Amino acid sequence: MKLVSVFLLLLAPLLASCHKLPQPVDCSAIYQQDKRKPSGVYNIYPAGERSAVEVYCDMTSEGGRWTVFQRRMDGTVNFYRGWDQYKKGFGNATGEYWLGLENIHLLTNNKKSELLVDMEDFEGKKAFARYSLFSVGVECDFMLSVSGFINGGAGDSLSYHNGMKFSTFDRDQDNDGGNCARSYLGAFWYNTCHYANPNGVYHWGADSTIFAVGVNWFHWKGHNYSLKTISMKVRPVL
Ligand SMILES: [Ca+2]
Repeated sequence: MKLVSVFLLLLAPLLASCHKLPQPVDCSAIYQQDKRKPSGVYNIYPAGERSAVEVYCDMTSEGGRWTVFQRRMDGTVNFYRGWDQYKKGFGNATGEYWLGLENIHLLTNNKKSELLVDMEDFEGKKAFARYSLFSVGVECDFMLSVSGFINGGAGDSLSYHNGMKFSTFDRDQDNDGGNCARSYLGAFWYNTCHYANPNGVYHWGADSTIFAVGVNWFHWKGHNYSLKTISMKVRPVL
């Protein structure tokens, strides 16, 4: 009898592990596990087991399930950073952060995904732009594919960036003769150069003395207005 109970005791962790929930690859998987989960910070595993990354999950906007990969809200994090930082990610999931191009690629690789860009100005007005198809390619291009614009009042400032490679101040892959990241103090899928600069300099609202260096979404507020908040989020199409 004693031997049997010792045996069962040894077996217990194995039995328990069989009932462990699979590690969620994104916020959509977290939502599927429990639809009552609120918006907030969670661990996801986009590169498989033991690859935990903290992200903010938006469980309410436009049906929820969104994994936030970019967020500006108060200017506390410096977004003028080089290639390695944009590749790996930086900031804090409780506040401002960039999830990293490698992770964004993993989230959208071989999985039909859509994009939501939520934004707010300093007068309390809100708008969004949604795209029914969104993906980021492999290094070193990390090429942006975005299409299927749905207007939430913000206008389409991203289609112009479709097919562009990602550029930082220390890796110029834009279509411009100059260096867009240096000229507009951000990092993005610059063309020649931008209608959207979500990783630009955080400044408060309108300032006509500094052209297009702010957190801009041109088709809503123009090149001289830096937004109060912007967040870019992705989810798989079910
Ligand atoms: Ca260039």
